[in-house]
Amino acid sequence: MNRITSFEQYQQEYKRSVETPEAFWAEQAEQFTWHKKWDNVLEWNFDEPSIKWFIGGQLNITENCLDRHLEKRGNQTALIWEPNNPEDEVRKFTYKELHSEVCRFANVLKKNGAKKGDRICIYMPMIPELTIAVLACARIGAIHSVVFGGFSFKSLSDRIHDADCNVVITSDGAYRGAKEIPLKNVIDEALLTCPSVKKVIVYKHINTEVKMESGRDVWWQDEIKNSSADCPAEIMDAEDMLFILYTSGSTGKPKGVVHTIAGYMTFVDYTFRNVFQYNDGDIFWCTADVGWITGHSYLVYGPLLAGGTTLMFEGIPTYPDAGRFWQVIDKHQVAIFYTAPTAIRSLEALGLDFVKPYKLDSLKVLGTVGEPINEFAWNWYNENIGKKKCPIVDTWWQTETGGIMISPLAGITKTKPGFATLPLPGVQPILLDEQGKELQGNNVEGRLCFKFPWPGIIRTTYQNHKRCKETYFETFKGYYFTGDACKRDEEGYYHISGRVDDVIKVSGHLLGTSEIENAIDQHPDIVESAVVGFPHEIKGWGIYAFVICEHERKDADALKKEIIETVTKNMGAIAKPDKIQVVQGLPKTRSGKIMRRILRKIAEGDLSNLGDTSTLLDPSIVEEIKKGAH
Ligand code: 7RM
Repeated sequence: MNRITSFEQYQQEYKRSVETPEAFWAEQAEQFTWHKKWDNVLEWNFDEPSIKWFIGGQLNITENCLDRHLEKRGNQTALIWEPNNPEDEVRKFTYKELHSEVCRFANVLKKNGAKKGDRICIYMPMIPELTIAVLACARIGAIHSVVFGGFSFKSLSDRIHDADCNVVITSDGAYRGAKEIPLKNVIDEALLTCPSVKKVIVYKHINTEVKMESGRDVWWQDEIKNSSADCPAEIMDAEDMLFILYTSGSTGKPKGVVHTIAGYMTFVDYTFRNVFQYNDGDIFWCTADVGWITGHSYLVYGPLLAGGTTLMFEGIPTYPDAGRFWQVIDKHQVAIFYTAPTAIRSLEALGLDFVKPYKLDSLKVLGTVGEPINEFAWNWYNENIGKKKCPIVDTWWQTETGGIMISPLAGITKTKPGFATLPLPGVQPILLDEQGKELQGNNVEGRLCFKFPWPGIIRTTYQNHKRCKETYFETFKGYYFTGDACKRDEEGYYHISGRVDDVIKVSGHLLGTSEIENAIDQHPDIVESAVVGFPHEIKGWGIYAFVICEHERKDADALKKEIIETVTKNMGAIAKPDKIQVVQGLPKTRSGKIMRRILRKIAEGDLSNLGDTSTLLDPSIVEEIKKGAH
């Protein structure tokens, strides 16, 4: 397995990837199983945008994740599953077993009417059947749309609706620490408004009672019984859709980010092997849920494409106690551990007593993803988990980039606390000022954009190409715009400063403020709301909601509780406001636009310097809001 092994080689490869990107990526794609090789490596145009990789190529990604490895690694463990409860049994699948489970479930899908091109919603806990479901969709050429189990019915039905799914794969429920989450009930409620769904396949996991609608709902366990393990892979075009994954944006409606097969496959495989410096036999653990892009790319596809062993954990870092991550690392001899800064910060806050009982001597590489990691947390991770022997890869990327873009290569390129450091080969960042002028040289800060396509780049937003164009390709003509601000320091290393739009990262989850507002507004007493983020020690960002009530409510605490319940029910517990302030009005311009800049300052507790408020319709509103701030 070829990968970069020295800093000089990184520099050479980087140079080559910029000078001859097509030859560079074609070389990476050579190793895969193709039914037909591509005619043309790349055609692109960032104005439309239209981006196509490996045009004319034909393949199936599951043959590359599974079949391709059977001869050499058939009996090697592909997937290890660690259950929520440490007393319960671990499940392991060799490549042969995973291949056969995927084929069997692919046949179940077919039997239930699913076919190539269909959109299938997957709403499941972190159990092996989730991975199997994802791969089974890809096997038959259906497009998976995994919805994170933490989203609830309204978010779920919006996503099912938008993708026009005809099949849903779910389970009766999920375990989350000491709690049981009833997933099927959420599906039932969501489906009241989703007539496109004809079949629901339910995996029995927590043995809780559920309602099964006859003709629509079937049990996974029944269907799989006599299902054959022979399921030839559907032959797909390189640019056929592999999946849709919804991500939050500046409007209340989530965007269905579309990734296509061959480019995504090539990019995820390349970045996985090089960033983590994966070696045969290493146990790789990515703690992200498959409901997020990190789980798609580095729990499922990346490790399997590389013929690796991936660990999947059902539970949470604090159950049964805050030592669980470290216990699992020792138990399974994890070599590479990839998690979110928010998890590191929360475990760091609970103290070293939870770390001390564990050896952690199997670890070779540590990774972080999803948010900036502050120097303190970086050092804590380095000293107490990596014992100063494990390089930390701070990986910057997005749902839309498909895979890691800016990151150290473990042990090969330099790390720097708080810095994602350098672009990977094939990745061409550029910093622009607000007017779109390139900021050249080092020691500059601007908007992070990319000037050339990489194979994992977003192709469109599902059924709304205009939105893709407007969001990513119109702010700065000719460039892909990330929505992030970024600094390039005196050495040329990249540091991500944070978002410049109305999305916030709460505990590593990307949430749109207007999506949260929509959820709050479902409360019958709320006429209008405005949500902003504020810096939060553990979560990175907390949620601050300013709400206007229809009639004054004397029982402010009860109202707040109801608002939290409303958000939990409609969107999910991940979007619960940390602070709620009832206000008489919101700071609006004469054209009716909420001046969020002012609300952000107030939420941050910075009341002194609110900037120019003279354009407000009613500046006195600001004084009132300031008084009630907490
Ligand atoms: C993988 C993922 C994307 C946004 C992105 C950034 C932020 C991600 C880092 C980071 C600082 C990092 N996809 N972000 N990684 N910020 N350092 N290493 O998280 O679509 O959910 O979010 O996350 O703002 O634009 S995502």
